[in-house]
Amino acid sequence: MSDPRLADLSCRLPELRLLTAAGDLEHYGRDWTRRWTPAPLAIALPATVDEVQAIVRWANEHAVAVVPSGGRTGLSGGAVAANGELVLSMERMNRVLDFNAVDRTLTVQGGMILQQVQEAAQGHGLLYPVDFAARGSCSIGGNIATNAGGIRVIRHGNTREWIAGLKVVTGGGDLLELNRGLVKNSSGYDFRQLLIGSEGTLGIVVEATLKLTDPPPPSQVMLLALPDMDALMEVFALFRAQLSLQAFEFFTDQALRHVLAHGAQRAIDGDHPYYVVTEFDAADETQREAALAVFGQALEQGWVSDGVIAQSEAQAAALWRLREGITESLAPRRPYKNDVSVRISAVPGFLCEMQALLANEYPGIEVIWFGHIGDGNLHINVLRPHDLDEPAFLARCEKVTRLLANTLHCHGGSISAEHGIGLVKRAYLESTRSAVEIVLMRGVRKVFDPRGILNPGKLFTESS
Ligand code: 2HG
Ligand code: ZN
Repeated sequence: MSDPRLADLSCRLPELRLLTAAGDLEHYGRDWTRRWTPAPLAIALPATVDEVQAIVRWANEHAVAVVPSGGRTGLSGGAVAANGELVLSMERMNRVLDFNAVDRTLTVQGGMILQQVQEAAQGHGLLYPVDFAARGSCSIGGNIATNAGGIRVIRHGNTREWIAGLKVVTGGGDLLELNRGLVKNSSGYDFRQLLIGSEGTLGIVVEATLKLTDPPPPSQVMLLALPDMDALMEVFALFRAQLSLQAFEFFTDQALRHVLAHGAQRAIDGDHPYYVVTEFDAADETQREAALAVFGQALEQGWVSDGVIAQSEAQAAALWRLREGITESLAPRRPYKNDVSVRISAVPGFLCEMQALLANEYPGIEVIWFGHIGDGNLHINVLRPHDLDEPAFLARCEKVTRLLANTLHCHGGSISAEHGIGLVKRAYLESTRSAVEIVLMRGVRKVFDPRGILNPGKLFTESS
């Protein structure tokens, strides 16, 4: 190790796996945003909580910033290391530590991949219900750091609802054991909840005790084609009132074109501007008939122009792919992304204004919408035209995001529904959080991380 700081780290922790090869710096220094050039100092892959604590203490002594790192599937730059930071990858801390059948909890290390968590729960006949397309690569620690949402929030809520306890290493290197799996605990501030969604700025999640639940009843998946935007919330209200929804997701015909070009199978013929994929309980004939009746009602009202119900698991997966495959199909174009939310009741008014704003501000630019409309969460992906260079495109998108932030503010919404603020949205934090709140947030950060070594520059700028 030619860098004396790294030599000191290796000397303190001779067993620690440390990577400095150019390919590793590149690989671990970026997330799915692909906007920043990775430039970390090195990559540390601790295997124990003790090593994590020792790394954080070393970082404090040498004033080296630490970027906590999971699967790096984030879309807000929260895991980017572009300024000589040490990336602390949780990749090797990926095991189940305990299952408790009485408490119905699973305790796992922070680096465990979400899909493996889901499979471990399933192995015990139970469900860890947070789910989304990046399940095969994202880590539970990253999910906790962003309070990840996904496609089942309408039924099960966000990650926050499923955390019974956490072990975290603070910015000072202390180990906190938060809530210890208790169902009831009225003993002061709940730091567990504070850590959830803190984007690696308060502590590193080394262990999590997850709540599990009963597996869902048998379900059906339906794809609906809609004639216009007004129909969207009508259909949602109808379906929510009559069926027991597990998911209600929306996308546009432009989004569909991209997933089809990426290998997905068309399921409904003809041109339709909007689509919904919904999944609902269908445990018996009565529930299945109710679903058909509701579909018929929507058709009669003119809110739905066509639809298909999956007849097999393979077909259900194919319908889901139309929605879940969107991000991957757009990834080669490196879209500019917004991830916004409003209260469900505010969706119609917000959509109307947002549609006008985007049409006005992005003439001739392809804008793709989709999202968890049943949670009031919309994803907007803007594609750079080939004749516009990257800086000009970004400047244009930032200007529109500012306008969008104003619109969101008027509707009481949020500039980040589920992806986090990271680097990408920090200039817009004030549109969602008050000045007083931000002062308090900074104060909290100082308490947990006095020297500001954990993920500096993420969530808010360090200096101001
Ligand atoms: C999704 O809902 C993810 O598929 C990604 O949150 C959204 O790519 C996006 O903008
Ligand atoms: Zn999403």
